Amino acid sequence: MPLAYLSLGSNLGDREAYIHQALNALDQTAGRLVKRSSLIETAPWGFESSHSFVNSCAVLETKLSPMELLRATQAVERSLGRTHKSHDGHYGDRTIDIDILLYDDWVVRSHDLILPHPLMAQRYFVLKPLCEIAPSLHHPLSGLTVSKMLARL
Ligand code: PH2
Ligand code: MG
Ligand code: MG
Repeated sequence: MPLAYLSLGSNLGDREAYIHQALNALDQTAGRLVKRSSLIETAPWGFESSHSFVNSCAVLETKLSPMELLRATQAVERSLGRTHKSHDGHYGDRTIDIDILLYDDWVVRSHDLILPHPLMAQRYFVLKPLCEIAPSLHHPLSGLTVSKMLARL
């Protein structure tokens, strides 16, 4: 069954609780939660905010296609009070954000979904927890492992 690697982040309210609730909801609706990283606290990246983040990564074994999985993650976001989507790199505070980083070695370029996630190699808040659960995983385009990407950051 396909494996999907997800990034989760929250910088509003009970951040740890939102991450845990999101992971439970994904396990119920989108697949089987195989692994989760620890939670790390990070400064907002790419925008100004006084609210710091809690970030985490997880691996989900799923029967859903990438687009179905995207819809499922968006439904979980809405159920946990996510109101606004980011547009063109304009980020905002949020109760929960769930991003698909990788879906096996698929390369997808649709209007709604780009895989691998185009910014993953630039983001410590993604690579640090991802390296904890999948250090030897290869990026399907660059060929670099997660631990190599983290070392290069
Ligand atoms: N998510 C963003 C933009 N910036 N910064 C941190 N620290 N953590 C995030 O999850 C995050 C961010 C876009 O979704
Ligand atoms: Mg995001
Ligand atoms: Mg998102």
